[in-house]
This record gives sequence, structure tokens and C-alpha cells, in this order.
Amino acid sequence: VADPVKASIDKATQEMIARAQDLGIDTIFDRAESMKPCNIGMQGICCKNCSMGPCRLPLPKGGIEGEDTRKGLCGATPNTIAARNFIRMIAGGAAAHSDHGRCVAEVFLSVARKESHDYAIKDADKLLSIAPYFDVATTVEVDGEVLDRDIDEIAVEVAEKALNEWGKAEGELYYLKRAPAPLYEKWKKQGVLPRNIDREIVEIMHRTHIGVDQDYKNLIKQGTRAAIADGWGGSMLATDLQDVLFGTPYPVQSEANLGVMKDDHVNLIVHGHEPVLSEMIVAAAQSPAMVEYAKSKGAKGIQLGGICCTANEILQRHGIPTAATFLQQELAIITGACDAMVVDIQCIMQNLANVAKCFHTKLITTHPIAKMEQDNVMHIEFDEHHAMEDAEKIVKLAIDNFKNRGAEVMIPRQKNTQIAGFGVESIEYHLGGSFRGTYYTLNDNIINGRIRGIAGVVGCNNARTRHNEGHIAVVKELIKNDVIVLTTGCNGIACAMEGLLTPEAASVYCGPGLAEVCETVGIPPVLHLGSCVDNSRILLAATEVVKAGGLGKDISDLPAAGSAPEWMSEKAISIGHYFVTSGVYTVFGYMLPTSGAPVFHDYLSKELEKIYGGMWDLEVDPVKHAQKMIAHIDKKRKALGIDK
Ligand code: NFS
Repeated sequence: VADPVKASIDKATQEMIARAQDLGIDTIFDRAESMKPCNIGMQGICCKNCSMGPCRLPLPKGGIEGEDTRKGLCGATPNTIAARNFIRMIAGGAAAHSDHGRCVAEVFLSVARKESHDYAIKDADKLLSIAPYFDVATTVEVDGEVLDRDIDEIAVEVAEKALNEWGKAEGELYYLKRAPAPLYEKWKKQGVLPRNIDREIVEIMHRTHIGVDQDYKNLIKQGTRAAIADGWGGSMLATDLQDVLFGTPYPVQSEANLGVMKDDHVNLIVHGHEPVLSEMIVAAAQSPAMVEYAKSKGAKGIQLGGICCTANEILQRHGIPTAATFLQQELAIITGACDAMVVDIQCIMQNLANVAKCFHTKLITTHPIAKMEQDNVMHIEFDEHHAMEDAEKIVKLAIDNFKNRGAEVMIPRQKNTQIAGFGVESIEYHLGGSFRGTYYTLNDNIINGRIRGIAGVVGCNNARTRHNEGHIAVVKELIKNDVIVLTTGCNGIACAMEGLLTPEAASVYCGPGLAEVCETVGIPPVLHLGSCVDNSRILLAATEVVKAGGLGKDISDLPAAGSAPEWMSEKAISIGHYFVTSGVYTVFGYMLPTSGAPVFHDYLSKELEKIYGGMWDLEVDPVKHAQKMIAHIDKKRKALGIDK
């Protein structure tokens, strides 16, 4: 079994791992002890794309001397194999983000066509702001007079064009032109402008089939095209359309960690990714009728809590507290106080069902593409056409289950305050110039050196590393050195649990320059921008910084760097790759599945930097990890002539 203290830096997590062990329930932390990963797979050089394999080409101890003659049955080299595996990970990640985006686009279309009545367009301004990218007119000329166009008409046209991005037959993705012009030109020159979202993912599957693409440079080029289709396509569409439907986030105060669950309330945990479901659950759970119903069953009310990116979605738009990171999901049930956990897609551990069996918790799957085999799991299929009805059914189930709680309830006390809900628009509000309405103040503070640079620190937890240790150490080292941090995903949750998402954190953890800016403006030194599809907000914020002037002409000129200290999912690889090929120096922790193919690994760093200005790097030690990012930031400052 796992040593709880070695497994996590977080006290609540440590307590709950120990409790699980007392109760004889295994968690991911224990399984990480009893099952070790395959060393060859970790190096990226196991090819199982045909039945003559798996062909395994381990790197000899001490490395390769002379010519590298390793090859699979078909002759595939380590570079080919590692590149194939790498871009298949991109395909998996891009598919996950983009299919999520497609689902939102479908709901948006049905709302625009007035076919589903439980949702509405909440942010018409956001709709008007994105319409021009789709060549959708927002005004009409009548008798020489320019009038506002009917918003419903605009909505239908945007929705149709947006949905078409997944499968259009000609042209390129609309949003690519939102990137700084020099970046767009680089993509064009390289031939990596995505044509449509699905096609780039399908083409990866084709090109990595036995006997197709055998040149690692050509393979990674397709990986690039699919990753761009994710970051500047599927993910960006998901973010924008979610903002249109559910509202653009603005800073809100809330709390984070398992301690947000309440003894005397019905605890309903929402876990997964698409806000299409969770938005309705929030609305249902907050309705007076449901709260009354909960009271009639002996509870003081309904406490909602989120896990993974669903947490980030309902946090940034409604201030719903965050219950747990990816690695804490089993622990939320082990409190004994989780009356229902409702899940949709992505990052949901199948072992939740086994844990739920040991308690009264109702585990409910909702998505047709994500079911569980265990018989204690209920499936309530969520459909946008009767969304509210489904949501009410789920909330009621949780309430009715409150009375079935066992005596053994143990909710850890730990929780922290957080301010979340930042975005391109709110950063402009807080750090923009009062007259110019751009990122002027932010740029000014970067140029005068109060802020040394910008870091995007994102991504998962990984049971192979100590929970949250990398996240927190990297972020603390950055802000100590006056680097402002933009966070999303489970890094955002980790930072919230640690109290880094409060304005007060500035005086405790930041260097003097960043502290001064944060205190003057009243913002935390770590700005939570939402879920993993909202990494598109980081791309657009970087683009705004470029536009505001004084810091170069492209994202690759900025004193900025990216990081995923505890990554584990394929989505993280897709994100990493679209950051790199958008010009960002990007460091991953734990490992990269490329170490068995040193030539390919080098290509991902040195050669990609020559092409796109960004590069991959790996650094396991969190302080060195942050220091590498800072060194890159300083290099860019020097190139801009703003080093002191
Ligand atoms: Ni991102 Fe969201 Fe967390 Fe990793 Fe999973 S929740 S989409 S993949 S584990 S950050």
C-alpha cells in the first residue's frame, strides 16, 4: 500500500488515503505502488500497431554507440515508432477536447434553432464578438441605414458554421486567423493549417497505420496540424460557445478541497468535463423547490462540489466550490458523505464504481459514450432536449439517498479560499489600460520589469509523482521570481487548495515586483482561467499581449513559457504540442514518452524551435523546471532589449 505522506503533499488527501487503507479499500495511490509501468512503453519505443508486434526497441544501457540499427519487424526505426506513438497521443487528446467542443456546438445549434428550451444564449456580446471570425454579419443595411441584425439569426448562422468546422470539405479553420499574423504565416509555410478538425485526427490514424508514414518529421507535422486543430479549433470553439451559452466568466470567490463537503447537507459531486450537463445540475440544485425537498428529507440544504474540469467550469461561472483534483476522486466517495456522484466524460476512473460499492454513494453515468460495466452504476442518459428534467431526476436521487448514509462519515476539514474565473476579457479589465482597453498595463509592467514574464502552468495529476508537489513547487518558484502565472485544469485546483488563488498570496509568495502589481490591482498572482479546453484562453491572452505592443510581433517573442508538471493524459500532449507550435517554450514534468528515440526527442526541442519558435523540454525537478522557464523568459527579455 501507499505511504499517505509520500503520496500527496495535501493533508486532506493524506488523511483520506489512510482512511481508505483502514477500511480495506484500495485507491489509485496503492495501485501505483503495486503496479509499475512498462519501461519500454515509457520510452515511447513499443510499436503495437500491427499483430506482428508488439515490437520493442529498448535503448541499450549507456545509449547508442555508432549507428542506431534498432528496428521492428517491418523495419520501423525508434524515431518512427516514437513519433507514431506521440502523434497518436495528440490524436487522442485532440479528439477528446474537440468532441467535447462538438457536443457544445450541437447544443448551441439546437438552442439557436429554438429546439431546446432549457438553455438560452446568456452572453449575446460574446456571440457578437465571435461572429466576425465566421464571416457572419452582425449588422444589416436597410435603406442606407445600418441596423443591428437579429440576434437569433446571427446565432443560427454562427452555430451552423461552427459545427461545420469539424467536417467541412474545403478551406481551413476560421479561427486560425485569430493568431498573430507571423504565426499564421509560419503555419502556412509549413503546410500545417488544419483543414477541418475531424480530418486531422483521422489522418493521424491513417498515417500511423502499418506501412504508411515512415518519416518522423513528416509524422510530427501531421501531429502539429491536429494539435493546432485542437487549440485553435476544437478547444477554442468549446470555450467560446460555452461562454455564449453559459456566460463568460468573471472573477468569483469560492473554496477548494474535500473540506467543501458538508456533514449536514446533501453532497452532490459533479465530475467530468462538459458544462452542458453540470450547468443544468447547478440550476436544478439551486432551485427553491429542490432545496425545500432536501430540507424535507432532513438535510440543511444541497452542497454541490466539482471534480476535474467540470469543477473548473461550474466554479468559473457560478462559484461552485471545487471538491477535488483528478487524483482525489475516489477520496470524495471515501468521505462516506457523497450522496451522489454524477459523471459525464473524461478523467473518470473506473474504480469509482468499486469504491462506491463500499458506501451508499449513487454513481451515475450520463453520457452515451462513457458507461461503466459495474452493476452498481446507474445510467441516466442526459439529453439537451429534456435537460432540466434529467438534471432534476439526478438531484432528487442524491436527496433521496441522503438518509442512507452510514455512520462512518469523515470529511476532512481542509479547504482554502480561491478567486477564480479569469479570462481574456477580465484580464483586460484588471490589467488593461483604462482608456486604451487593451493589455497595455500588463505589457507596461512587463516592460518595466515589475512582472518578469508570463507562465501558463496547467495539466493533470499523475499517480507516479507526489500529488500536487510538482504543481505547487513550480508555481511558487515562478511567482517568487515575479513571473505571473495563468493556470487551468488540475493545476488550477491544486493552486486553489494551496491558497495561491487569493490576492493575499501575493505578499506571502511573490517577488516584490509582482507583489506590487497584484496588490495595486487586487488580483491573485496566479490567475485561474478555467478548464483544459480553456487553455485556448491562454493562447488568446498571449495574442492580446502581442497586440498591445512593445513585446515583439509574435507569441514566440514574448517573455513567456508553459508547463505541465504532473501531466498524464493524452490531452496534455495535444495541449503541449499546440503550445510549442504556437511559439511557447513548454516544459513537462515526470517524463516524455520519447526518451528511447533520442533523435526524435531532439527534433521536438531544437528543430521545432527553429520552425515555430517554441520547443518541448522535460524537467523532473520542479525548482529546476521553473528555473528553466525563467531562463527562457530572461532570454526573451534580452532579445527584446528590456533586460535590466
Ligand atoms: Ni485536463 Fe480535465 Fe485534470 Fe488532466 Fe483530466 S481533469 S481536461 S486531463 S486530469 S488536467
